[in-house]
Amino acid sequence: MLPDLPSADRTLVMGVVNVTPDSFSDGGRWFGADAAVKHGLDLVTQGADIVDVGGESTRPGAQRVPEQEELRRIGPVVTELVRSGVPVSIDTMRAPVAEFALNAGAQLVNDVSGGLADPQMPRLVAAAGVGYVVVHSRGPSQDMYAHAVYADVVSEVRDELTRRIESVVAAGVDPERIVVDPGLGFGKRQEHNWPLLASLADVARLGGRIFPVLVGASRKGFLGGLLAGPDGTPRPFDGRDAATVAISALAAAAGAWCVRVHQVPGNADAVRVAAAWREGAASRVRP
Ligand code: PMM
Repeated sequence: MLPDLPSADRTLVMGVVNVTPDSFSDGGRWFGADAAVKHGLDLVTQGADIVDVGGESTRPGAQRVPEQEELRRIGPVVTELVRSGVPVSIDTMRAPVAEFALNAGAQLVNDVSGGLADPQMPRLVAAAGVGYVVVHSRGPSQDMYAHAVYADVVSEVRDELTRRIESVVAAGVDPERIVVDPGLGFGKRQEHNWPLLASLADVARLGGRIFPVLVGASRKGFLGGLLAGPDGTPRPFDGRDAATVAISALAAAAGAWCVRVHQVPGNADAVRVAAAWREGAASRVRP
């Protein structure tokens, strides 16, 4: 599975480096290239298996940044992390940005539009022969909640992801290199995310194949809502890490391939606990 990427008999941990001034969860903290590189290296020291570098915020309402600016942000960070031996994933919806990162040695393309934003992306990924994270979304961040209407969120997300997969495979992407992601928070209201999390095995099983699943719940708004104070004020993003760890443990126990997180240490522990738990279950002698 995904031959160029680290493999482990547990769920992998993807640490996030947002080289942006405005990401909802950590915007501005790693905006300078040096700070971003150091942060990526720290995440690896803390137990990240992969570092996901992004130069464009996808928070609800975010405007697109120009391509040149996105390249300026991610360029030195991807280059330097690869040079240091870090497995890098590029979080972008633009083929030219992905191309730069792949030429610099990135090993995975993480496209939160699932190939919808840039029709060149699937062809580029196909030609490069790298892994491709196909994320479910219903359109750009500017108006993502306009489309957040579902009668049966799990079936609709599965159907729409299946169509995205058919489309990228038709463009040449090797199905063996596809990772699927339910796109938590992308065109989904709080109540839509929980059934998806509770159905990861179904999300993995699309069109007769079983795909590795990536879960990106870290610090998202639905956790802020879940943990709201008595007056209904959402828990601020930096108070959502323990809930993120809980999701990582449950997602790993449910067989997720990877969790994408901002704070690595607790999540690195959680996936190990889940692996030991699964092993314990497998090794149990039944009377
Ligand atoms: N979420 C964000 C950005 N990139 N990539 C994948 N594959 N899945 C996600 O859920 C996802 C993503 C938004 O969160 P951030 O702005 O804190 O990075």
